[in-house]
Formats: sequence, structure tokens, C-alpha cells
Amino acid sequence: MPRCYIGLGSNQANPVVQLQQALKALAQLPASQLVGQSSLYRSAPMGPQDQPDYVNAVACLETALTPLALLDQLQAIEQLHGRERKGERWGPRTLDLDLLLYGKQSIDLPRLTVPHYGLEQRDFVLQPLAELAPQLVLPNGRQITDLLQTCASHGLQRLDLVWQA
Ligand code: A4P
Ligand code: MG
Repeated sequence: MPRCYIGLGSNQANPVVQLQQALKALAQLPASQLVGQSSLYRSAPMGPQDQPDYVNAVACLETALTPLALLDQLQAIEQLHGRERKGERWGPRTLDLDLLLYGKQSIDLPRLTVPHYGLEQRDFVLQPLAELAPQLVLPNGRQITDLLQTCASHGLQRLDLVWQA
């Protein structure tokens, strides 16, 4: 089964609890197995600055779901968490689940771009990914650890908290 990486983010309604519940939901997805999760990280907001800090993490799934079926499942979990799409780019959210990587595939569909478009520029994605899979190489041949050294910093701070599915 392909190995997939999911980015989790929240900056509203108790972000740590949001991510904890999302991890449990990911562990219960059909035809899938949760095989890893990074630490939780606090980060300053990218985009509008008049919003709370985020908590971010990355989870790793092995799944027999197709990429679009997995996206459907991720969006259903977001909806269960009261996510409202208000249209403000990079605005605050209770829960954001991004499909970062799906095996070694590159996907370019109207609803789904993989690798996720922001992956290479975001330390709050790259750092937890590097923690989970330091040897990871993107479909374009770039190494996670190399990208991490050149991307902008959002003052990432690893939280000393245990979270479990
Ligand atoms: N979509 C296409 N590709 C994907 C993919 N790989 N994974 C489509 C998930 N969705 C994908 O998503 C919009 C559409 O993208 C979906 O309908 C799906 O079909 P969305 O979740 O409604 O949009 P969004 O997340 O509000 O927009 P955007 O621009 O993707 O937001 P980002 O990039 O996720 O940024 N600061 C910190 N520190 N930490 C954060 O986590 N997050 C954001 C949101 C802003 N600032 C942040 C953080
Ligand atoms: Mg998103």
C-alpha cells in the first residue's frame, strides 16, 4: 500500500484537541493504517498576522484508498470539526488536513495537487516530515532535509506533549 503523508493544522477552538481528534479519525479510516505521527509544533501564522498561532503536525498513513477517495475522507473529517470555508486566503481554521504526499506519485487534478503546493516552502510542514521520515525524497528528487535548510522560518517550537490515536 502506498505511504501517504498528511499535514494537520489548527489555530482555533483548542488546536491541540483538534489535532488529537483528527489523529483518531485518521486511525479509523477504511482500508488504511496509521503508521506514524510527528511531534506537535507551535508556529507563527503564515499569511494574515491578526490570527492566533497554529499547531501543526504530520501523520503517515498506508492506504488502499485512491488519492481522491482519501481527499474525500480528509474533507469529511474537516467538516466534522466545524470547518467553515470563509474564503479568506490563509485565514484561521479549526482544522486543515492537507494531502502532502501520496507514495511517489505526482497528481495534477482540478481537486487535487500532490505534492501539496506549499510543501517545499513551509517549515511547519517540512520539520515534522523530516522528523517522521528524514530520508524522504520528493517525486522531483529533492530531499526534505535540504529543503528545510532553505525555507522561511515560522518560529517553530516543538511541544512537549504526548498525543496518540
Ligand atoms: N486541494 C488541492 N490539492 C490538495 C491537497 N494536496 N490536499 C484542494 C488538500 N486539498 C487539496 O482547500 C482548497 C482546495 O484545495 C480543496 O477543496 C481541495 O480540493 P482548503 O483546505 O479549502 O483551502 P485552504 O486550506 O483554506 O487554502 P490553502 O491555500 O490550501 O491554505 P493552506 O495552504 O492550507 O494554508 N500558518 C501556520 N503557521 N500553519 C498552518 O498550518 N495554514 C494556513 C492555511 C495558513 N497559515 C498557516 C497554516
Ligand atoms: Mg487545506
